[in-house]
Amino acid sequence: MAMARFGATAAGGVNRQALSAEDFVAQAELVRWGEALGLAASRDRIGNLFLRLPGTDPDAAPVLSGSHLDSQPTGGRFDGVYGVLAAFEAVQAIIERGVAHRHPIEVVAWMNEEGSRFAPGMMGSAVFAGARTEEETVSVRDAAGVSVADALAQCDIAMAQVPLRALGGPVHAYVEAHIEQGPVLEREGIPVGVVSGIQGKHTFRVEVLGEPSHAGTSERRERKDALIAATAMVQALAAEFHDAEDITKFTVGRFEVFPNAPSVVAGKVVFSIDLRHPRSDRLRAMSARIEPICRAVQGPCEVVVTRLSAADSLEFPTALRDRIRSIAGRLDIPSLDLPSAAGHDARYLHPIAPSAMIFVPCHLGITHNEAESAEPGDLAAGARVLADLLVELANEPARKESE
Ligand code: HGY
Ligand code: MN
Ligand code: MN
Repeated sequence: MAMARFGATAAGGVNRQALSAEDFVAQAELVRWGEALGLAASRDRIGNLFLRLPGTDPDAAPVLSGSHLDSQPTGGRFDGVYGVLAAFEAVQAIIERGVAHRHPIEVVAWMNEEGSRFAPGMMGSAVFAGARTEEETVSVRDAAGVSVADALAQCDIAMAQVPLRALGGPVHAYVEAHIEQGPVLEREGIPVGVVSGIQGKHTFRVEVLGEPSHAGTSERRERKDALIAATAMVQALAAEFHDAEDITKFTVGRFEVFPNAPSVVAGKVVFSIDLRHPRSDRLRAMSARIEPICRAVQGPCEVVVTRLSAADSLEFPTALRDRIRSIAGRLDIPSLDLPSAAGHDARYLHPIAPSAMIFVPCHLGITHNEAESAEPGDLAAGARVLADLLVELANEPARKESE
């Protein structure tokens, strides 16, 4: 709730978009909370923020745990921030109980998980893990034309008191706690979800280029109406990706018309595509259909389809999932295995370190919505399981380089 003050909206949600002033004050608050615990804060060039609790072996690779502080424009008070604060609370409990551990433990807040101001999302974790380059990331611009590079320069000023660290680095293991963003755990009355994996997600930007003209004088047969073409594309894609089992998730969340004036035939439309499916082969096949389908209905307009991200489905290691389940059992906390339909930064840590996710219920699965809500008891249950898992992982022997 204290974090929800930063970017708070009148409807009770948050608008704390990546590298915004609200994001910086939230990060600064987390640094202050960390300093009160004696945690050393650091940040990397791509805007990720870390709070470090040393272990007995300073050379051991850290166990990382966290999520993101940035939100959607009409976001909720739990998406992302719960994972950062559950990790913070777990570390606080470890300090207060004086629990010894070999590996350092680092609380992390990844830069721009949501991908709303700057697309695609998960920029901080993807660059940290080497899945995307710094160059391709910092050149992305927001709707106002501000680049990630410009915004990171503002971050350098706002977060000047936090020392810079090298990009990337070894990770012993990564655990992310997050609200489920679905209805299952609440419906089943179960406080902790053992996440089996994350479904694949491909994102695109489609630019439809026509010609602005006068709404009263330009002949229909002469028009290059980008809006008519773009809406035909959206409808054709929706029809193509409509499946009776409702497994394919096709979303056009952003649709921008230029010049967006009532008496001007649209000269240009830019729209987003977010396409997801648990089966990577199906997802790739559907992804390949997007450009041909847009071309088939482009009419007199030009169309440019740009793929922004393409992530296959992933399964988290069963060994880690088993450990979450047995810790919950030991703590007498009911748990349930379930997949994640939403994307998370764990997607990019998974290829470079054993990674796992712990879900907690959110009311009716409402999320990416200011009405998002969760119960303190469930949030605490998730943090308790997380704390025990972090202690276990932080007491493992160092993984041999070969592994
Ligand atoms: O889009 C996602 O799945 C994430 O919540 N940003
Ligand atoms: Mn999230
Ligand atoms: Mn989200």
